[in-house]
This record gives sequence, structure tokens and C-alpha cells, in this order.
Amino acid sequence: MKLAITGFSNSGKTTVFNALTGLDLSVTTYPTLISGGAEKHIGVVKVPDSRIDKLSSIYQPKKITYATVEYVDYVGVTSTASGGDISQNTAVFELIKDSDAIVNVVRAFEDEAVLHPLGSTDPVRDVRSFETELIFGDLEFVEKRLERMDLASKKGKKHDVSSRPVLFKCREALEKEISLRNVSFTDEEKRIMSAYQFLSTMPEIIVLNIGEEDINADKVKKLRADITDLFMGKGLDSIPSVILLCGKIEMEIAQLPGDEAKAFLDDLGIDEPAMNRLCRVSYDSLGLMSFFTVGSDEVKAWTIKKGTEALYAAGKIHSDIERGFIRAEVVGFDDYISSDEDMVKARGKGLVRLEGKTYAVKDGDIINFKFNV
Ligand SMILES: Nc1nc2c(ncn2[C@@H]2O[C@H](COP(=O)(O)OP(=O)(O)OP(=O)(O)O)[C@@H](O)[C@H]2O)c(=O)[nH]1
Ligand SMILES: [Mg+2]
Repeated sequence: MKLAITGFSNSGKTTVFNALTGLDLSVTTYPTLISGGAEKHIGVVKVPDSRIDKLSSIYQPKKITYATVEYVDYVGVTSTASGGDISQNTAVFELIKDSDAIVNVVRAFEDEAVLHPLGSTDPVRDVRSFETELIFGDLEFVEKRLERMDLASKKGKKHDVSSRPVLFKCREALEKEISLRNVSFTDEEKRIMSAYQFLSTMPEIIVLNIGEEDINADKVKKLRADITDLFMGKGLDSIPSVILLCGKIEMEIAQLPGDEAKAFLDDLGIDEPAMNRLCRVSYDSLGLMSFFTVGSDEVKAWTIKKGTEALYAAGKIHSDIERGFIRAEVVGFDDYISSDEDMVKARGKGLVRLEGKTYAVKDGDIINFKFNV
């Protein structure tokens, strides 16, 4: 599962990427340009999960495996309305289409030394402008598709026209600068559209990159409300989550040893690194959840889509377990903990259930698959 870190140039994308990964890519006060040969950077990040920490402290396993999410850092989107480089946007859009969700880093910090591609710090405007760029990207795509269909029919070639009405509907909205997340589509239309990976329907997390002086300030709380308002009441399937953080500080924290990081956070009045939250929200916005397997060899979080059935979950571990599936022995994490962290007690209380192939696995289930091959 891959998330594209995007946003306008100089919004703090690489800073946030460094904070997430603990890496130290260079950050610059001038925009990184694709024409300058910028490369993509990929980082695999553990999803912090206190349940895994707890289970590991109980089982003392040889190996501990957290769920992971992959982030990609690249150049920023440019504002085509202010004469930006369209080929740069095309490259970013390709990355987005190849990802499962967008992390849109929006600049909310003031710093005269750092050039703002749109001239001034204005996060609400930037969220809107970013959405507009996505809309332009989708519009171009739709127009090309329709042109190709027209050309094919002029040449008398056989071609599939079933998506035409949906593409017209999309074009009509996009031309009015309405993003596709704000248009209601029938299930059949959605099915057709799913082949296209529209930019303006991608799951999105908005990261408001605030200045170090604004941590816990009222004005940024207001900002978050203003940004959420932009998406409210528009019949959306999902409203982007908005996360407030200070990229610069987060990057410093990520580079400190654990105990020093804790003291630093306490000093600033921050409960936990915002990166933990970002990571969890990323995971969630991808529609993912975890079930656990436990033992003295390994405590492990397994990543599955919400609603996945037990048989498929078994297959995640090994195809043999799926093939020879007999049943799943399941106990919820909380039930296990409240039974004094004791499987025998949990079983005695009837909290360990035997489930069949079609059981919909729940987040936090501890599962022991019984199988026979
Ligand atoms: N004061 C302040 N400066 C920040 C913060 N986050 C990033 N910066 C600075 O902003 C500049 C740009 O940061 P980058 O992380 O390189 O931004 P970017 O979005 O990756 O930029 P491009 O890749 O060039 O588009 C750097 O000088 C950072 O130090 C922040 O939270 N506060
Ligand atoms: Mg960068």
C-alpha cells in the first residue's frame, strides 16, 4: 500500500517524509523541479500500534512485526493558473495514479526565507488550488479519452463505448471545476470509473504543516475547521482527514534517540509524534486494518482490507492455511487483555470463539488458524 506525498512546491513534503522515515533527505528553500532531474524517494514505515507493543511484552517473541505503509516523496504540484510547469504536474499525477492515497502537505508556516510558489502563506487557498489542479488533470484525461473514442468511430474501428455517458457526466462537472468526489454516481457508474483512477476521487489526507510557534495555537484549530468546511455538505463519500503538525519539529524528533525524543515532546506539550497519528490515519484511510498472530517465535500484525473474511485472511499468512482451512480461533485484543492476558481464562469466559471461513475479521482480532493439508 502506497501513499504519495504531494502538495505545492516547498510546502514541506520532504520534511514530512524525513519525519516519517527517519531519513535525512536534503530540504531546500527553493522548489525542487522535475527539470532538474528530481527523483522519487520511497520509504517503508512501521505503523505504530500499542497493541503490538503490549502483545510483545507478554509473549517476549524472537521477532516483532508491525504493519507497514509505503510513502513516496517527489516534486510538488505547480499552479498552472500561475504559469507552472504542466509536465511537472503530469509526472506527479502519474505517481498519484500509481498510489493508493494522497498525503497533501499544505504549507501553513510563515518563513520569508522559504519561497512560496503562490506568493504568500494561505492554506485554505492552497487546498482549493490543489483540488483545482487535480480537477484539471482529470479533465485532460477525460477529454483525451473522449477524443480517442471519436477518432475510433470516425475511422469505423470497433471500440467500447459503454463508458461514454459516464465520461460526459464527469466532463460536465470538471468543466464547472467541481471535483468528482463531490458528484454522486450510481454503483454502475462507479464500477466503470474504477478502471480510470481519477485524481479527484482519490482518498486524501491533508497535512497542515504549521510553524513551530503555532503548535497548540487557537488560530490553527480554526484553520482546520475552515479546511474541513471546504469539503462539508457536498455529498462526499469520504471527507479528507486533516492533520496538524509542525514538519520541522517532527523531523528533529524523528532524528533523536527514543528517550531524548520523549523529553523533547514533553517540553513542547506534545503527547506523541504527529507522525504516529499520520501513519495510523494513512492506514485507516486506505481502508486497512490489522489482525494479529501471537507466539514465542513472532508477534505479528497482518494487514487486510476492512471486511475481509477469515478464509482470505488465512491466505495472507500462507496458501496452505487457506487451502486446508478448518476454523479460526479468535479472541478480540481487548477481551484477551481484560482476561488477565491469559488465553485459558479468556477461553473459560467464552471469549475465544471458533469461526468459519466467512467470518468477517475485526480490527484487533488475535487469530489462531486451524488447518489441515
Ligand atoms: N519554519 C518552518 N520551516 C519549514 C517547516 N517545514 C518545512 N520548512 C522549510 O521549508 C523549506 C522547504 O521544505 P521541504 O521539505 O524541502 O519542502 P518540499 O515540499 O519537499 O519542497 P519541494 O520538494 O522543493 O517542492 C525548507 O527550508 C524547510 O526547512 C516548518 O514546519 N516550519
Ligand atoms: Mg521535496
